[in-house]
Amino acid sequence: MAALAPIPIYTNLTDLYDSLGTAASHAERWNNLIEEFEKRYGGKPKYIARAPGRVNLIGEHIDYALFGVQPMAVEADILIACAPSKATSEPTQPGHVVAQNLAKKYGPQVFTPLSSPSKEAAEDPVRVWQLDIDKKELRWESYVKAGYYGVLNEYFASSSTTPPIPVDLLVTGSVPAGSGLSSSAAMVVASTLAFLSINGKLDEPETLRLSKGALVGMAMQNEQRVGVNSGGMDQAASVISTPSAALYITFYPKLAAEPTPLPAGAVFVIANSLVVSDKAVTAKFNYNLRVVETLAAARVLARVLGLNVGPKEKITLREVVGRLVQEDKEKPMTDEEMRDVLVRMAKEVEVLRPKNAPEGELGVTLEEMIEMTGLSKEEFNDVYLSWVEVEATRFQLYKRAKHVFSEALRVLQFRDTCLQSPADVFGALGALMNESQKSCAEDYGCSCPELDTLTSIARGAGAWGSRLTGAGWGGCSVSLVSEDKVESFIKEVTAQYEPYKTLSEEQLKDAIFATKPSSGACVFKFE
Ligand code: NG1
Ligand code: MG
Repeated sequence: MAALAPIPIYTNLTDLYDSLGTAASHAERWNNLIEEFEKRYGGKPKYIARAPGRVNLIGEHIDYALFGVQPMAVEADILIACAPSKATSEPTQPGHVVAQNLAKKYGPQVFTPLSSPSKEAAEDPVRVWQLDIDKKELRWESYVKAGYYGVLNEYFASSSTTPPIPVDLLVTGSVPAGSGLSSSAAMVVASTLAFLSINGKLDEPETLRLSKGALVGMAMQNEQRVGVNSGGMDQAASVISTPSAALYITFYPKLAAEPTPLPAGAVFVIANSLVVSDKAVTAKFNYNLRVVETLAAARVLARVLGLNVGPKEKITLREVVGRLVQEDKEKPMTDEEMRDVLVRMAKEVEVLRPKNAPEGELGVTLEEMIEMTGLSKEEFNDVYLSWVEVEATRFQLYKRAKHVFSEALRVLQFRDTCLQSPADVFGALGALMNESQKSCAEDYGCSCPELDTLTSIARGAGAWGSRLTGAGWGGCSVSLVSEDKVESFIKEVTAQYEPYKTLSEEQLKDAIFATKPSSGACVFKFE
């Protein structure tokens, strides 16, 4: 099982480039990072951790409801070079970190542990190493801190263990930030890997080494520290992906992943809407609100369907479906059985549609929502609102659940189409992507006018299908294009999408590009 494989460690750069494909293009970037590291820190790096971004082909906003998703890692990635600290000017304390970024706009950062922490501070890595994260502001070092925190918490929380090594880091990234390609997950995975390596936590022989699944678990928790209550899609895609296939990831009853072969001649073109979606600022109106809406929808649905749910249980929509068919956790539903239940759920979900609501209003107020769950106000706040900040006057339980069930079904249909590869495979995949976009826009409310325009331009320019990818509300679209049409497609979209008209050639290359499935995260060790 892919999720159980050990984290790959390379000691030969040629082997590593081979594993990434297209060797030449990588070598320049890696060499530049190594040279810069030597210039800045006066010695060679000891490790380089690599973690790629990802594009989600289909299955949007359903990972936190624990339904399967279908992303693939992209070639763009984050690299973090590191070595035990050589700082000469001041005596370095255990676990002292200097973090620099090759991009000039991200200034250097230092994390120093308190020299004499109080007794209770000594128990908490955040306080000892001063790793507080400002959730209200998007800062690059937050992701480095998040990765570091996870490693400290896992291995160094007790004051009796040998303290962590002081470290110098240099980061470089080619995943555009805030664009739906998950630069955040790539940062967190790379940072977690860098701190694991430098502290000798990946030194075991392969058979005993930390598994990819364990790294995904750590990275998920670490990223949630930055303030978004995300599912595990991005971290799993960044860690477990294999080259030349997409990755079908399921989360229930536990993390599992299988490659999905893509049809020959299929190219996925990413196009950035150039609308930046900054979750640090907006999550309470969009992402985190959707998490709460889908969880509340799950509880109400379970109640209406007569299922047993404990008052403190945060049941997800995936679990509601399992409970409905009395699924055995040891023997979870097959994809085929899941398809049948999801077809049924498309009808069951109608019970969430508000009855006597005013024309066109499918949302409910907070009070109405609480009443529908059958919980008291206190119970509801405790289970659903105490851990997250959300702001809304209406909660859209019906539309959100409708999207989740239909999208989960499309993921299974997409994978099945790839596996069967029928004569009209491109048309079938494209149609599913288009339906996904419609559902995201109309039911989930996670598109935006620019993404609607861009995906419709893409269809007109010859894409089989086009949709937003990632959280939405801005960021990128992904379009399925036949290999021989890629060039004309990019030309046409470039000519038609208004915001591209003012971009330089260089900027355009970053805004719209074809991508291939890439391999997941790894570590290079200098010997
Ligand atoms: P982005 O914003 O594209 O990184 C987010 C979540 C995913 C998933 C998608 C929507 C994070 C780290 N990731 O992705 O888990 O829910 O939105 O499908 O927030
Ligand atoms: Mg992200």
